[in-house]
Amino acid sequence: MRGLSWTLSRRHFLATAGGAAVAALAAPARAADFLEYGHSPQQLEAPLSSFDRLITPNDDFFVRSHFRPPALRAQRALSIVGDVGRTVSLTPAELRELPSVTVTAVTVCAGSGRSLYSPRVPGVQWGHGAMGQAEWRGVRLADLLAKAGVGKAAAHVALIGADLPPLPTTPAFHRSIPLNRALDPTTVVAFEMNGAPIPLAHGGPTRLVVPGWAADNWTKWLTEIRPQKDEEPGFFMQKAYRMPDTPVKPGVAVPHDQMSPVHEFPVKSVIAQPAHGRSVPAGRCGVSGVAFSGHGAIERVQLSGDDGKTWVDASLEGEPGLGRWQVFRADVELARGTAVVTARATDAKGNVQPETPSWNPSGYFWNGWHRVSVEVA
Ligand SMILES: Nc1nc2c(c(=O)[nH]1)N[C@H]1C(S)=C(S)[C@@H](COP(=O)(O)O)O[C@H]1N2
Ligand SMILES: [Mo]
Repeated sequence: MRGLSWTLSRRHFLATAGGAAVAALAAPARAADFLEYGHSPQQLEAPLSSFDRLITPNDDFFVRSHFRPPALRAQRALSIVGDVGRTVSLTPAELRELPSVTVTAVTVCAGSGRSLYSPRVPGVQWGHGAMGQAEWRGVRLADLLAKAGVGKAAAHVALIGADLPPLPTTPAFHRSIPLNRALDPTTVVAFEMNGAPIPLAHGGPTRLVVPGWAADNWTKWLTEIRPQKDEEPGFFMQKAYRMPDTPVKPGVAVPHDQMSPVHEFPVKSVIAQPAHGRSVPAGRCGVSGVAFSGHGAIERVQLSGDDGKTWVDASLEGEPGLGRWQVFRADVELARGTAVVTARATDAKGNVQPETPSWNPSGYFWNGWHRVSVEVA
């Protein structure tokens, strides 16, 4: 994992590598000023300035892939196999002929914000930007499973993508979700992202969308959907993407039976404006950002210009809903000197964003207050 731990902004890379020819080799053309944590496979973090709008454009969307993507095959078939009445195989063109739905949902990597944990946790040292919100079009997974007929013994559904590990000894990214979540009407096998065919980096031609759940459950480059009795075996289900059921002390080994797979992401807000380190005039300062929760719609976002001593309520834009973000805006009063602007979201279940979340061994679900320091002149 060492190779993934370096941090270099693309702009910085262009400046230091000194030339468009090198840049063209290093990274595909992208609109956003991404933070690049890895090139092959690609790990791109979106800049905070992109979190002041309801939809993240495809070109500005973060990328997290464990291995290099498979070849782009616009007509790669998807098979439903395993504990089913009959095997079903569908091409993306056939999928498009079925009744489809659209869902707007936040994709957030379980590790987004990992770099904020102390003590440090190994893994990609994401800031807040391993997230985005898109409108996905696709077919309900429940409808596809109904076509195949799920066997009585099935309790989980494995999701397999076309990407392969670099070595035969490296575990493949094989995942499963519980059958009840697979049958949830919001769980979709998507073929469009923001009105366009899903780009290769984001799982095209077909990927799973599981609104409200961490993005490791959102399998890209789908080839196989497999109802089965047990949770999928292997590293990416049994070792990675699990959290202790109750908070633990750093360094204490947690037995497997006291860890559960990461599912619903916690309530969180991230500030887009003002940017950290900016100079602003004293008085009113406009603050904006996004807030979301995997447990329910956002109920309230409060903003503070004095590091949490006093709070004002922000207005919310966009449709409320579980697993989808709304944009918040309000003005806060800033006194001269260094001011800390922060935000705190509450969801419909009454969950309030904590000042500091509890530490966990893989650094998942960091949702503490996002603190932005500005110089007030
Ligand atoms: N097949 C496959 N699906 C995958 C992954 C992967 O490596 N392979 N990465 C997962 C993880 S950990 C995340 S955070 C999301 C990232 O989605 P994005 O690259 O479209 O932003 O894809 C998920 N789906
Ligand atoms: Mo992730």
